[in-house]
Amino acid sequence: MTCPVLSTRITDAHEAAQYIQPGDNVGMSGFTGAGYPKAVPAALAERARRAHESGEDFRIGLWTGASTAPQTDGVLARAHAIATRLPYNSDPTLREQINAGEVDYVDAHLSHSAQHMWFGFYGRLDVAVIEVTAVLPEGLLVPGSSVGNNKTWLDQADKVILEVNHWQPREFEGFHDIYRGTALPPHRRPIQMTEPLERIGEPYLVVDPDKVVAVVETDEPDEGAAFSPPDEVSRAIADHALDFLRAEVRAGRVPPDLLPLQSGVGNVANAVLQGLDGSEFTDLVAYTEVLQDGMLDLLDSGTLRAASTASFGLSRAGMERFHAGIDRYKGRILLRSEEISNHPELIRRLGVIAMNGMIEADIYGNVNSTHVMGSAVMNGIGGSGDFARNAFLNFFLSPSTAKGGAISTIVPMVSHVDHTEHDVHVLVTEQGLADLRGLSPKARAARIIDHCAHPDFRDRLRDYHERAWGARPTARHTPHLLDEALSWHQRYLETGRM
Ligand code: 0RQ
Repeated sequence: MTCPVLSTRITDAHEAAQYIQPGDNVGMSGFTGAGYPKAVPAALAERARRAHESGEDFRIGLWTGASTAPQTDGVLARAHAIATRLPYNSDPTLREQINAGEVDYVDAHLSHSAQHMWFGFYGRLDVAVIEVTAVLPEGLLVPGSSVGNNKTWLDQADKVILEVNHWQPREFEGFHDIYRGTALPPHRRPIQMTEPLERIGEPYLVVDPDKVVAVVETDEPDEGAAFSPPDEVSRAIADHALDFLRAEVRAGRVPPDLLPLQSGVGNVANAVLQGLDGSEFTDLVAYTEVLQDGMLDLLDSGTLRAASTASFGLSRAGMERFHAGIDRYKGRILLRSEEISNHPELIRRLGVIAMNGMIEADIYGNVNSTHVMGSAVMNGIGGSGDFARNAFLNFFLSPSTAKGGAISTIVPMVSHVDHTEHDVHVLVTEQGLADLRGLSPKARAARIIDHCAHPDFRDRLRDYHERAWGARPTARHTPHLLDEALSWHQRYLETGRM
């Protein structure tokens, strides 16, 4: 804390929370369990709880980079202090409130969240609560373990509360690249990046010191979620994906050191990264939005040369490993704002290979990443759409069954569409892989059923597809038997395990 002006604003979390009023839109830091504020949300939750006890409604609009952690989303949700939420959530309590209709959730492409704010689509941002590593003179801020939408929230908010977290290593200075060249249409210029690790901005966030109403000091770790060790199913998924990449290299479509990799959240995506370790692939580069434990392993083993990301999505053990060897990673990891990490222009130019999880896919290749039974939101689309739509090559990965084998994740018709058949290149389950590039819907259906569906469901899916085609004169380009297609989703209810 070397800023003489901002040193005078140091206060405690309860005082700081007084600057937030019921009905305010509050932009907080945080992306995949990293770099979220640790103290002000708890104080705000306490204030909201007290207000509710005296019959007052105290709820805010909460905007972040992506998911946070129990200390931010969790504590505020338990106090029923959130009225609206964007652009991504994975907190279980908040998920319940969203699905119960108590909280309005704007589940948005992460690359859109900052620009929709600039365009004025979300309304006014009253307060920003941003965790940083250090405050330097003249409003220069050393960011921490995520960048997310922090630049936009700091620029746009009327008031700013800073949380300076001393747990974030001071050596973070120099790990970030904050681009400030974005203009509104029609004044936009090309973003001059042609390599994933190319610097196009500055290492610091900037805040107008006059807007900073409070500075709160903390010393608390990020609560990163631990990953399940890869099981047989996720290892099989990883093996299929890797074999496919080998074939792409042999066919000359991708170079031996592949193309920049993006990997989404979740256990399956993490397992694919682990599968790369110890393979013949070396000197790889990642252009991604979240750096999970699997990617840290790849950096440690040298399989991955460098990674550009918007955040660390590391487990506690992964974070401790990163802190212990932080100097070794300097120059090999660059953290960017999510408007840049997920920018369609850059993903397309760099030729990213995208790997994301899914809830279900249908026989024509439409993918549902977000809604169980077309109704209950799981997490949100996050960055999966930004990457899938613009990638050189995309994979959607999932076990072929869910809920202990009771239901098939390959269905006749997805109950909700996040990635249309036009955007999906390769589907992978533990059963195999379906390369859908260049195929008609009829050919896609045959390939998906033969290669990805679980044997327990394959005959039923084949039978469905054949009967759908036979249902003349209603059969068309992607024929369906609508009543029957829906019955596949009813199975969720029958399992009683929703
Ligand atoms: O729930 O543990 O309660 O049983 O979904 O499923 O198989 O462990 O898979 O961890 O890879 O997550 C799509 C959710 C997959 C994730 C999703 C249930 C299943 C389990 C998790 P339980 P798995 P994963 C970049 C990219 C969208 C955002 C994204 C996701 C739970 O990948 O959120 O990609 N993606 N962002 O039981 C009912 C089905 C199901 C099902 C799985 N068919 N029906 N439940 N589940 N399939 C990062 C960011 O953007 C920030």
